[in-house]
Amino acid sequence: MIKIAIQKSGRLYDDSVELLRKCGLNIDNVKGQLKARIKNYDAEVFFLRNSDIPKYLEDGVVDLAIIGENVVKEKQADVTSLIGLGFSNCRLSIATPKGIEYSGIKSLEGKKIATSYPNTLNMYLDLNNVSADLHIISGSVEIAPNIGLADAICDLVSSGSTLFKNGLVEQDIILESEAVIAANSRSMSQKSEVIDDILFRIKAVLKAKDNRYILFNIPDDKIETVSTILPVLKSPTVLPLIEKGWSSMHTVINQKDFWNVISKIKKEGAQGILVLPIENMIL
Ligand code: PRT
Repeated sequence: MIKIAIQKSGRLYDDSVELLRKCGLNIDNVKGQLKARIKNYDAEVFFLRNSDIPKYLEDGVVDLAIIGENVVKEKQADVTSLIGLGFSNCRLSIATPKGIEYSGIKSLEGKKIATSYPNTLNMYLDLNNVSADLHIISGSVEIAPNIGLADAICDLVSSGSTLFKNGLVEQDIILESEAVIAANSRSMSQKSEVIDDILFRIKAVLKAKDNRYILFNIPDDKIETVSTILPVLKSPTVLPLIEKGWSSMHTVINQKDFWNVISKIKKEGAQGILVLPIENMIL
């Protein structure tokens, strides 16, 4: 059996449950439970605090975990991040009060910095030969400069609105982070087959999320031109319509190219363009 940890509540919870469900691991009635047996897969899901997960993973209590990469780095756990999952994106940044002169991390030599990420911050300071006085606090780091506790902070930022509300300016980004699926080395060698299967499913779900299935009608004499516009997986499928001189083209495109492609094929005479989400993409 494979044991998978996810955050029990918080920013990672909803996306983690959704991802596992899309991978075909049906988690039922999870709220409030500490662990749940997956009925349609030989797996158990553990609901843990994000900050505790690296230790459970390192100790082999669980084999896999969905966790913020920032926490993996901060806890310096002996675990491997396998795939970035594209949610809970944030950055660990240095911020200083508005109006304070800042010309790089050396400006913080001898200053007080409040943070919940002492290990990551210390590594960054060491790398830059800066010696500072760290105040380790576990929450509401952003208010530290306002109450005279610190000259600067080092905390997670996503939209930047918390910094703004507290009169702080983001200076150096010291780490970019997203949710990852991580494993310990023992499980990777002892349960490689099942871990590979789960990674295969996750990759298919992530790939599908980035792509759209499009189909449209096109005059036959435009098929070649339109084929050169489509950034397709292989080549598009072309099916004849009952109406003479017209065909239906089907293909998959990355959503980043989406509007560009649609505008171009419309100009070439594409009609009845349908765009569909993709559940999974097995390549
Ligand atoms: O309690 P537990 O140990 O389970 O978890 P936690 O306290 O780490 O939980 P949670 O749910 O707050 O965060 C879980 C993970 O989400 C983090 O470890 C990050 O990987 C990720 N994440 C993404 C964030 C943010 N974005 C984020 N903005 N974690 C925290 N924040 C906080 C930040 O600390 C700051 O206070 O949000 C505030 C800033 O947000 P903006 O949008 O105003 O910039």
